[in-house]
Amino acid sequence: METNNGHSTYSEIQSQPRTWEATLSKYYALHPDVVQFLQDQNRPLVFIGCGSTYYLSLSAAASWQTITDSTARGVPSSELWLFPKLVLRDNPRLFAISRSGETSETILAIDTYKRLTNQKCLGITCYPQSLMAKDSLLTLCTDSAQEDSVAQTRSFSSMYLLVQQLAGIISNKSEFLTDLYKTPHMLEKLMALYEPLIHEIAVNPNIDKFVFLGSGPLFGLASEAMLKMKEMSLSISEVFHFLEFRHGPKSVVGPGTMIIGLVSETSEEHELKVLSEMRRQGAKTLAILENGGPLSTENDTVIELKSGIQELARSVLYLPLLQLLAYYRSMYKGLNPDRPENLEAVVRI
Ligand code: F1P
Repeated sequence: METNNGHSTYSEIQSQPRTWEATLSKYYALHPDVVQFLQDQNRPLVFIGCGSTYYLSLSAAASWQTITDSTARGVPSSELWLFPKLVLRDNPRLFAISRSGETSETILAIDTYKRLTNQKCLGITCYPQSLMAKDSLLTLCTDSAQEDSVAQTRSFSSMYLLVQQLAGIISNKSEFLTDLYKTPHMLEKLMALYEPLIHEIAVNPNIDKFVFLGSGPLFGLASEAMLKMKEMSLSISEVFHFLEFRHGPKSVVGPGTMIIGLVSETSEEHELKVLSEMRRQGAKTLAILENGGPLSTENDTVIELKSGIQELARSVLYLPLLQLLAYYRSMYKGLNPDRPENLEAVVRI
């Protein structure tokens, strides 16, 4: 029997080059209030979100800090209203991220922030009519990245790109921005080249769990890849910082373990050694990195980005192939990645 399972997820993943273009061309010129908010670099910036958008907050904060040379951190929205003294102690500015703009924990966090500090915050959402957008915020909207599917794919990558673009604009990093604008075209090429390989891994019956590794700004993206695999394919899926993996988690590695490393340029040598060690312990490994070298050939599979652009600007390119991996794994298991079991698009409490 023919089904429409996965149709939305697949087309949303594949549409990312166009969605990224639309997002990056929307906020070339920023509203003066947004500029004023973002330029107040004496106060730290706290990114908040839930689920995918919490993981986005981790990579957004790492990117922000690196690009603008100012302090930023990412925390789950719930922490702000459950433990306001922990999160608001250093009088931070608040940057809320939510695809739907309706998630209760994020709305509660914004309300708590406004009540306790009497200050505005900035938000990114895909829905201009959402509660978050109406809540007297400064709001930026990635409306071209709206989705029918429950699991976030193009919304995540587009909102992440927008944060990076804002950081580049605020700190006048023109080379960084030029690199960012090259990513849609690069993604098109990567998807065409590596989709068959991703499919092959997804349908391998000998894999029974997935582990995603990432460090620095890539940790939030590795976490999102872990969540996609879990949400769409109901598989055992874990995430760790590369070097943390040796400190206990490696105990569970065996022949059914697929370890996927989002290898950075900054710490490539240390990260590739973790992958080699795990392969010797019996795991299958996939290294995703800019250019393969002697150490990377010790992996079962290598994906080379070959972007030629700055390390941070290329970070978004790691994600779509891993979204595709979760999609194909879900289809292989006979599930519907568009409507994962036990999940809803918006959590309201
Ligand atoms: C956050 C989120 C999603 C997750 C799930 C429930 O939504 O946690 O990341 O996949 O569907 O909601 P949002 O606040 O970004 O809309």
